[in-house]
Amino acid sequence: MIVRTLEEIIGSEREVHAENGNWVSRRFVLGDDAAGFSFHETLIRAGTETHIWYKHHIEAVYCVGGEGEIEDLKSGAVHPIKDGTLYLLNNHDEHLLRGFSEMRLICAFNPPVTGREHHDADGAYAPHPQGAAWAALRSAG
Ligand code: 9YT
Repeated sequence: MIVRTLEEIIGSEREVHAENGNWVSRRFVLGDDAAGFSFHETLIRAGTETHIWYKHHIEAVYCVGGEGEIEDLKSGAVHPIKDGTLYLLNNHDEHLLRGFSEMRLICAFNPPVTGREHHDADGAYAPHPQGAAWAALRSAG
């Protein structure tokens, strides 16, 4: 069993700040925990808009505080986000994430984020070394 607290993650290597200041990510579970997913708390700063496009990951995001919206850049659909809303990026969906007030999001990634990943110019994280194996498992159902 592994037990970690927000208190010990804040200010450690497991806390990653976006270069543009739009978010901070507290990474409770990472790839080397061998869980098959990573598990983060992300704060999205109020008044920000972030372009995200996880080409190599699936992400589930559950909002437990604050308000904002997500715009699906393929369909143009805009979905409000508030406490109790979950979205699943199960199709490598390119999107814009807007925080109206500071949002507190609980996020899980498969394949897991391995450490201190930052978004690249397209809003993606680099592929996980075993990412192809997980993708094959997903498509096998
Ligand atoms: C919702 C989202 O993807 N925000 C960007 C940060 C990411 N959740 C992370 O690395 O924790």
